[in-house]
Amino acid sequence: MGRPKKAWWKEQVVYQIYPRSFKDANGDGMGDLQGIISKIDYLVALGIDIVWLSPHFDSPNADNGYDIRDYRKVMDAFGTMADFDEMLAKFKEKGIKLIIDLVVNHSSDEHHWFKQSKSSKENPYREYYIWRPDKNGKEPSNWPSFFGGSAWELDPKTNEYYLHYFSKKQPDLNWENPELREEVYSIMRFWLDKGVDGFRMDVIPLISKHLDFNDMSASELKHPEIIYASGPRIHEFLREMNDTVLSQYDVMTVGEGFGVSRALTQRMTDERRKELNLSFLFDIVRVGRDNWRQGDFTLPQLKELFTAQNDTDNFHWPTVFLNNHDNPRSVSKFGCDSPEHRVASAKLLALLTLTQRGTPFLFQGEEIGMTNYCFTSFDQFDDVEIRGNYRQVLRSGVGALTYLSELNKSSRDHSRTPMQWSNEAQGGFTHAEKSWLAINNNYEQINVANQLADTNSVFHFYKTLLEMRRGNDDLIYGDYFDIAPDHEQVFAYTRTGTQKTFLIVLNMSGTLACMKLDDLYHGYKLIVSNYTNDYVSWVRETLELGPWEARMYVSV
Ligand code: TEU
Repeated sequence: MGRPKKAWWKEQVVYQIYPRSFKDANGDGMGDLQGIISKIDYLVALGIDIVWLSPHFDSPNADNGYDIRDYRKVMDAFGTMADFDEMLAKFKEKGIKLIIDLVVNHSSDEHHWFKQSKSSKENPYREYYIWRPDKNGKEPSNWPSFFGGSAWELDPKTNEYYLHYFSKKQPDLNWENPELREEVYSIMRFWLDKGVDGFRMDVIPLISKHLDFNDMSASELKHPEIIYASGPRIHEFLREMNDTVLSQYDVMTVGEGFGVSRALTQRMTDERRKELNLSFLFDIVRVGRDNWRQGDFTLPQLKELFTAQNDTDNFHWPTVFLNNHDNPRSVSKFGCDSPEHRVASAKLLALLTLTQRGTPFLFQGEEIGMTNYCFTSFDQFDDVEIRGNYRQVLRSGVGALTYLSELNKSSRDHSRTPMQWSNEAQGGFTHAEKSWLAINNNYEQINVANQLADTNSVFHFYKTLLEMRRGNDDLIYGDYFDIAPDHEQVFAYTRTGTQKTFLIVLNMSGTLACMKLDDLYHGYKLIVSNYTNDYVSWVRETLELGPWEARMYVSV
């Protein structure tokens, strides 16, 4: 089958910044672009290559910027276009690429297109959105919104419903309309011409709709995202976007879409089809999840998902990520955030993320092992998803305490608490007395300043691995093979390149683990470990691993 074709976006490591929670420079309790600028040297010290910036555009913030009012303007709370230009120039100076969020499945209802669109049925912008008359005095279909209630909202002025998969302040754009598509392409060119290096494309598979809007069956209603992410024209739209805009620039694209199957992910990113470079598949990050419930999962189940995403030809390249701004903290979900195991398990997850086959995406705070927040009441949440679904969930008979305890495992707000920079008030995130979302009260123990000063910290472990990964073609492009898929505690796999084989062994449990290793690996040399004591440098026949112990060996 040969080797995958080389590309910079396969080799480099992405770091996601959620701007409102990264660093506040102007003291209003919310992060901003000058805050990011002040931390560029920190990102250089860590050793990442690409920053993905969550939306920085003008927005009324019904969904923290994922509802855009003006695609060519910077959100006031984050700064100005001059700040953006300065940030981009400084990233470039330091050799860091910048990709931005393209949110074009929907806009804000405060966008001038929507204001025009709803003003009359004859308005030239009417067809920028999806309008339908009522069905027997009710919504055009029983389609639900991800954020609670119907996906249809009646607008009294023209007495028609508009479609919104997310909140009613996020009306879906009508991609059937070529004029709308041209508007999007022009927005893309605007930012690409400024010099950004690509886009993360928000819920991109949702842009093509099933225009019959047939009612969903009871079972379909449990997972509406599967219907929403399977529109008939998705490949055509992506291909057109690629031909018209992307192919003119040397940039990267990564699609995002909850509900997208592995097969669709692989089709959208098949290099021969010229649609997207990469697309997030949520199977791993959401393992065990059903809506807001986080159920149990076993290690063999998790390993199967990694194998499955590698079970592909060389024309498709996976992404590797264990958290983002829509999911809980990785160390709390996949590791163990107790004081005893947090550091070891956060390092183990670093080794996992940076040695898998695929482009790694880190999320701010992961590199210091930030943990989930402990929510004790509903008024502590900010997320539109919870506010929208709260009543519905309770009405369905779920007890408030049960819901709260599930949200303590699954809420999107866990990842959105401010970045913990130091042990100063508000974790050094802001000089304001209060930040927009409460800081995790473990900031005095877990913060950047502590970890920069401690060479055994999670931060330094990430830094070491990032250095080791850079330019290491065998590790980046090598074949992936799970050598013990059924082992209940140990995740053990190899990455085989043209010169060397790497063997990675991870005890993903809080107890001692043993594992028999094939003769083949005897003599492999230990090159990385998250344990500092009891350093065993050669593989023995039976490997013993301490709680959350992680090692990497290399063939000699
Ligand atoms: O997320 C889409 C998405 O799949 C999630 O919102 C999903 O519905 C939710 O996490 C299920 O728990 C993107 C953005 O990443 C998210 O922040 C936005 O809220 C959403 O799109 C709408 O733009």
